[in-house]
Amino acid sequence: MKIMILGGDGFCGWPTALHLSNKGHDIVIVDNLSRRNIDNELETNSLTPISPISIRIQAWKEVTGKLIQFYRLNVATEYDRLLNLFCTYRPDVVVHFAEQRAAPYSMKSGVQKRYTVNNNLNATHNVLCAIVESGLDIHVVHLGTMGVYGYGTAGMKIPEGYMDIQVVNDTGEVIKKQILHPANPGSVYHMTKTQDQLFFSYYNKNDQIRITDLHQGIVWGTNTAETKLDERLINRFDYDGDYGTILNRFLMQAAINYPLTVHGTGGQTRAFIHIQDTVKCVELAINNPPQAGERVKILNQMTETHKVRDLAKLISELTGVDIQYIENPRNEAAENELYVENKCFLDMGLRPTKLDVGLMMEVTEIAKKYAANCDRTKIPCTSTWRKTKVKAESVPV
Ligand code: NAD
Ligand code: USQ
Repeated sequence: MKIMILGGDGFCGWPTALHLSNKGHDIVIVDNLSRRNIDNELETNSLTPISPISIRIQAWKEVTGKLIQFYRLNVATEYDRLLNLFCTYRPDVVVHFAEQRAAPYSMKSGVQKRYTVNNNLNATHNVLCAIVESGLDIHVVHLGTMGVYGYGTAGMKIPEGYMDIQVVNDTGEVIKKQILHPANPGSVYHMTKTQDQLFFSYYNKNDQIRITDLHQGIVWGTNTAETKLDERLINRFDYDGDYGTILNRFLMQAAINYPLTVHGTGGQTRAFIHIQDTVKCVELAINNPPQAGERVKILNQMTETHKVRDLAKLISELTGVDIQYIENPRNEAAENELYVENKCFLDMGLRPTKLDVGLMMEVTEIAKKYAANCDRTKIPCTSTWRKTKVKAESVPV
C-alpha cells in the first residue's frame, strides 16, 4: 500500500514508518520537525542521540535497501502543499501523528495553549478537508488518546469510543442508541483530541471518509525491532518534565539514581502500551479498515493499566532508587480506578507486550548508556495546571 505518515519523525511515527516500510509498504513521511524545535525552545533534548531525518532515511536505505521519502511540510498551515501531495502521491492510507502531544507543554502558558489548539485542530481539519477536495478514497488512521474519556469508570469498562444509552421518549417507549462516549479532557492537549473526534464524526457522516481513531494509552519503551538495526535509526527518548512520560521517566530516573517523582499520592491509574505494540496496532488498523459507509472506527490502543505509585514501587524494588512524593502540578483526581475495553485489537490478533522486568531493564540500560546526555535540571515537572490569578487591573492593555 501507499502510506503517508504525518508526524513520521516523532517518537511513535518514526518506528511506525520503519515497521511499515519493512513490511513492504511504500512510505512517505511528512513532518515539519516542530518537535525538534520545541526541544530547542525548552533547551532540552532526546536522551538518545537521534539523527537528522536525512541521515535516518539514508541509514534505512543502507541497512534494508528500502526507500522512504520525506517532505518537510506544516500540515496545520500549508494546506495547498498538503492537498497537492495527496493528489500527486495518491496514498491509500494517511496515518496522522502530526500533533503537539504533551499535556504539560500544552498547559505552560497562553502561548503553548494557543499553539496546541491551532496546530492540532488545523492539522486534523486540513487532513480531512484535503481528502474531500482530492476526491480520493483515503483511509485515515489517527492517533488519539485514552485521555478523551477522562480516567473514571462510571462503574463500567470504558468502551471503544461509543457508549450504549437508553432514553425514554414522550410515549414511554425506551429508545436505545449508541453515542460517542462523553468527552472529559484533563488538559488543553487532551481537549484538542476530543475535538478531533467531532471533526471525524462530521466528515465521516457528510463525506463518508473512512476513519480509524486509535485511543492510545501512555507509550513506553524506546526501540523496536527496526530502530535497533543501526544506531542512526535510534528512536527518541523524552525524559524532561514536559515531554517525558511516566514509565520511561521512572526507568531513566532509576538509571541515574534520581528519586522517582511521584505526583501526589501516585493513586492515578493510567493505561499503557509498549512502542513495539504501537507499531503493530497501527499495522492492524491499516489491515482492517472500515468499510465504505461505516461509522468512525474507534479502538482503544492499550494493553494494561497501572497506578503511578505501583510503578514507582516496582522500579524502586528492582533498582534500589528512592521514591519522592511531590505536590501534584496537575489538576487531576488523586486516586482513580480504570477499566478499559480493548477487545478489538485482541480480536485482530494483537499479542500484548506486557510490563516485563527484562523489557523495563532494557529501557534503563539505554538510559544508562546515554546518561551523559541527561540534564538533571530538566527533570522536574514545572508546568502547573492552575496559575496564580493576575488581577484584571494589572494586565497591560
Ligand atoms: P511526537 O511529538 O514525538 O511526534 C509528533 C510529530 O509530529 C513530530 O515529529 C512533530 O514534528 C510532528 N508535527 C507536529 N505538528 C505538525 C504539523 N503541524 N505538521 C507536520 N508535522 C507536525 O509525539 P508522539 O509521542 O510520536 O505522538 C504521536 C501521536 O500519538 C500524537 O498525536 C499523540 O497525541 C499520540 N499519542 C502519543 C502517546 C505517547 O505516549 N507518546 C500516547 C497516546 C497518543
Ligand atoms: N506523573 C507523575 N510523575 C511524573 C510525571 C507524571 O506522577 O514525573 C503522573 C501524572 O501526574 C499523570 C500520570 O503520571 O497522572 C501520567 O502522566 P504522563 O506525562 O505519563 O502522561 P500524560 O500527560 O497523560 O500524556 C501521555 C502522552 C500523551 C497521551 C497520553 C495518553 O504524552 O500524548 O495522549 O499519555 S493517556 O494518559 O492515556 O491519556
